[in-house]
Amino acid sequence: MNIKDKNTKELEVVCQDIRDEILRVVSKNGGHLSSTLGATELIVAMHKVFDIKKDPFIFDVSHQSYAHKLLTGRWEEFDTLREFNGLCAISLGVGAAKAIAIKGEQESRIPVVMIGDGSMTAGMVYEALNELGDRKYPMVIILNDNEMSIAKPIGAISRMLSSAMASPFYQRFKKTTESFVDNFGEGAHYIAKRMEESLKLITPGLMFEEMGINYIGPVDGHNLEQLIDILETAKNMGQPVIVHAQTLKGKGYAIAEGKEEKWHGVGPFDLESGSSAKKSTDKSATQIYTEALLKLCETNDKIVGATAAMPTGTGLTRLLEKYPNRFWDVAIAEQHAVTSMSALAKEGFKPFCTIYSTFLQRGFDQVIHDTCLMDLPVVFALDRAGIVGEDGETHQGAFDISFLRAIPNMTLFAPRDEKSFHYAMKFASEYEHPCSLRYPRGSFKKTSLVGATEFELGKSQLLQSSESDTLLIGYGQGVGRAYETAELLDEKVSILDLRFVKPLDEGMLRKMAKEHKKWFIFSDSAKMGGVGSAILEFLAKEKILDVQVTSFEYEDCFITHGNTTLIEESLGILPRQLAEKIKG
Ligand SMILES: Cc1ncc(C[n+]2csc(CCOP(=O)(O)OP(=O)(O)O)c2C)c(N)n1
Repeated sequence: MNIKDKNTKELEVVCQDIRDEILRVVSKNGGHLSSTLGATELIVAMHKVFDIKKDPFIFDVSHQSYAHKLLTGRWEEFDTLREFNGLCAISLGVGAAKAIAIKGEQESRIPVVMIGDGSMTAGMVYEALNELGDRKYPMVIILNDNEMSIAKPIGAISRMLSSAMASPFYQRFKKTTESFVDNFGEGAHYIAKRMEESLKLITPGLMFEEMGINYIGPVDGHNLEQLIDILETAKNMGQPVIVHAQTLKGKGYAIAEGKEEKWHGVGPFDLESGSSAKKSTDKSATQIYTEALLKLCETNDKIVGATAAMPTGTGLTRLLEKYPNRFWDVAIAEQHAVTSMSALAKEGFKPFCTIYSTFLQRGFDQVIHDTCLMDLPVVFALDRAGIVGEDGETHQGAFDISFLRAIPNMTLFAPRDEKSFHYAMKFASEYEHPCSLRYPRGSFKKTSLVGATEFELGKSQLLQSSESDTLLIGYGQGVGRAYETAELLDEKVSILDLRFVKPLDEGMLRKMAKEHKKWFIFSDSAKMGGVGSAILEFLAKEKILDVQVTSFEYEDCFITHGNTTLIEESLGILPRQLAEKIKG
């Protein structure tokens, strides 16, 4: 759709069409809703003012950018939509600006970046602004401020973004000084700024401008005409500029408007009533985690914990409510979560750092230097390990075993069901070194295998024993997958719940190597550096050469998003597919 020639009235109709389409598809398929509804006018204005054919358009999180997808020829494919992950858009903008400068294209091209207020709590934003303010590349940053992260935004930055400017005094002050300043030029600008400062009106404008970045705002992010004007001005400034736009999450769909977290990402729902189409009845691994942690907290007042802007997703909401002095939402700041929890461990507390598998990647260096190097007893509770479904390629929890296993002092283990989860949590709460436990999105697979026993460092549990040459080794959710596969085989095979991938149960593995010569590894994790790798390293160290190991972990590729069963089918890891592979 070419919107360049359309006037404001026509563009308002485009906005309405976009909202209708987003609502139609998301209510049918599920998806992210409220952020993207709120960003519609911003994106239409971006397309009106900037040129998508040559200006780099960079979105921090694609769940704000459905309108952009619709405007860039993806109306037909929109039914297949889900999200990307970001939180580094300004860095991408700075990189693009450098490329434009090297190519000598600054006269004709300019990067335009959209970033959410929640993302302003992530450190990388400031690393990029620090350089941008110094080098002054022409670039427009649209700060889409809906006063929400997924949950309520945390911290001084978000407070500053909204509070000072919302006050009527500030708004009056700003209006008066602006007209005054316009009449008196540069020197007056300086005086006005100093006045704002001395009146303790610490505003985002001051902060950004002190960093060397121009600031325009706050502007009404739903007023198309004003937005187009302001973006034109910003584009022609020839300098970095932040346009601070205030938007309403869920705008245009009354039921979802405002600060209700549940409309951030939704399953299919009924458009009329807003009620959701289906609810899962099985207890999720996250729910079990919450219950186990609440129970441990009752008797151990040293337990503390953090989430990085995912209180609901990680199940920490109830702990934050019950123990406001022991549990913290630290905003989108995984690095800070890891390091600050490490310091608490040094002070004798027992931190549970609760983070999705994929997001801990942000805190890798901190896990090495601030936790493991000091051998501090931080527990990393990794939710969403394995395939996470529709949330995007970036959200798959594939790499945690591979990257954590390499770190000295780190212990890795995983529960396979509700009972073993409680034992794993008890072990974690008593363990005096860094450790990490992983668990899946949704519920554990059900088995009728023997019940779990207490967790003991480096000890596996043999769940099913047989004369067969075949041994299925499961880790975490892989145990249920091994069980379902075993049920489809012609003979009864042995099944081992590995429990610990570091340290391995060497005694058990030596014994198994004598009794079974065909081993199959089941774990919802990347193959490289994963559970199979650990076992092969062990066999090589022991010079056990007569055992054949086949790992059913993920191949060396990024895994697309979509329905979990369909993805697993495409990877060939559904139990019926695995059974066929084992039968040969
Ligand atoms: C490193 C990392 N941590 C956490 C998340 C989960 N997450 C996705 S969007 C989001 C909130 C972003 O807030 P904001 O930038 O204000 O955008 P909004 O959703 O309000 O439109 C969070 C916490 C993530 N994607 N990446």
